[in-house]
Amino acid sequence: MRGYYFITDAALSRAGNLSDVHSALAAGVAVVQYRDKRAAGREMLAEAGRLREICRDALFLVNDRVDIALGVEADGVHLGQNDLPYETARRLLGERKIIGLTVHNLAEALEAQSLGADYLGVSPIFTTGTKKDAGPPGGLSLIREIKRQVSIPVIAIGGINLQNAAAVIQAGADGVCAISAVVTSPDVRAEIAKFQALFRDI
Ligand code: TZP
Ligand code: MG
Repeated sequence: MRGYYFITDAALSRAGNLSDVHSALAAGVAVVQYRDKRAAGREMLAEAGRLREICRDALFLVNDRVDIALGVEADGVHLGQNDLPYETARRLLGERKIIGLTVHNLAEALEAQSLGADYLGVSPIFTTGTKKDAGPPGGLSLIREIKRQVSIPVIAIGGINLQNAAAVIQAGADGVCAISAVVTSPDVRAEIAKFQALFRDI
């Protein structure tokens, strides 16, 4: 899971989710997460189905919704602290699907790992306007602290851009996600490529 981790955001996107995911795949991302906080279930199912079809060479994960993930045979889900509990999601999805968990501090990270999470989303690293309830930023020290004690991959998210991403990778993040910095760009593929280049340089 090293590299750029792509998450959709239809509200911020210039080109729309389908175009953005095509661009992310063209840039060679390993993971695409479908996230939509506004769409109704039926709408999500239809859009997730279209994205699932094109994500052949990348893992396709669904944010929040285990039912949608099951409905489109996604590769897994990404769940926050207030979503379905890990154990329930695991029971519904089975052993082979990926479950990533959002954590905000070391205690949550250790718990997520001991539950069996496949990876962690550590959030938020910096101040972000994209997620209003993201909570206080943990900074680079949170990544370092979690990386010292956890062995599963750590994806850093929240307020990351091309100016601070190198420091995030240097702090130990296995993956980075930058939503607004990427989906508001006129060239999503080129923007992702710049983040990916940082992983090669560090
Ligand atoms: N989860 C934690 S912060 C965040 C999500 C989905 C939003 C990140 O957006 P941005 O624009 O990269 O700060
Ligand atoms: Mg969630």
